[in-house]
Amino acid sequence: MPVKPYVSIIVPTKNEAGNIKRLAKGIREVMDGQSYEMIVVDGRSTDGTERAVKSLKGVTLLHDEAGKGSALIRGFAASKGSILIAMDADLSHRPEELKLLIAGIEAGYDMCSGSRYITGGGSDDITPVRWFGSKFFVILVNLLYGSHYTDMSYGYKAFTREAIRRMRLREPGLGIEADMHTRAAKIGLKVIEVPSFEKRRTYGKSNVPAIKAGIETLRTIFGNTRL
Ligand SMILES: Nc1nc2c(ncn2[C@@H]2O[C@H](COP(=O)(O)OP(=O)(O)O)[C@@H](O)[C@H]2O)c(=O)[nH]1
Ligand SMILES: [Mg+2]
Repeated sequence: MPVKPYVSIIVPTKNEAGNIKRLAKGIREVMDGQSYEMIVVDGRSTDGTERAVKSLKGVTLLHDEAGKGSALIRGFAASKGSILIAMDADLSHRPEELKLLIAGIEAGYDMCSGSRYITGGGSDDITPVRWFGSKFFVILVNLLYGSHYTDMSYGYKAFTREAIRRMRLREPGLGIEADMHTRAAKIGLKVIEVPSFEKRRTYGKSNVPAIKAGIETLRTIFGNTRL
């Protein structure tokens, strides 16, 4: 009988053929000896990402047509672990930090979120527009939801299985991080932030146009006030 994994790492991909094998190797090295699964949810990549994933032993490949949010929601639904982690595929998120995210959940928090804006965190990948947007959105969310986040436009985070169930995430696109943070605040989840350093993407280019991400994030932030 297959053993139930303790940690499920969900990775949404869109054209990440050049990154995904290195990511899987990095995760394997850090998680060696621990019980985990890696689930890749691909959004119609055209660069051979699926082929690359299929060549990886023990990695589950799922498909999603809609967007990053919907890919993550699908991955969470298919996962079997007790701790569920969202992680980007482009090698921006350091596998070493998985330990910090897992530690936050093991210490009793419902959600443990990477932050680029606390001591120890940072970014090589941020542009002035993204920096300004992320600061603006986090202030807005804290004002509207009474939270104390320092970063909420960042996709490296861990949750308990129960937290994901209770959050009932709905955002199919780029508003998914805002959906996570605003719903967590609404239902009173215990959230901790841990520092995270965002590296520059290794291969390929960003799938996230800043304006589109901004509009979808704003829509989610205001839409969820009515929950
Ligand atoms: N399945 C799926 N994954 C996506 C989509 N858009 C982005 N991603 C993935 O989401 C993660 C973050 O996207 P990325 O392009 O690096 O955005 P950036 O870091 O904000 O520039 C990466 O792993 C992407 O491959 C999508 O529409 N569908
Ligand atoms: Mg990226």
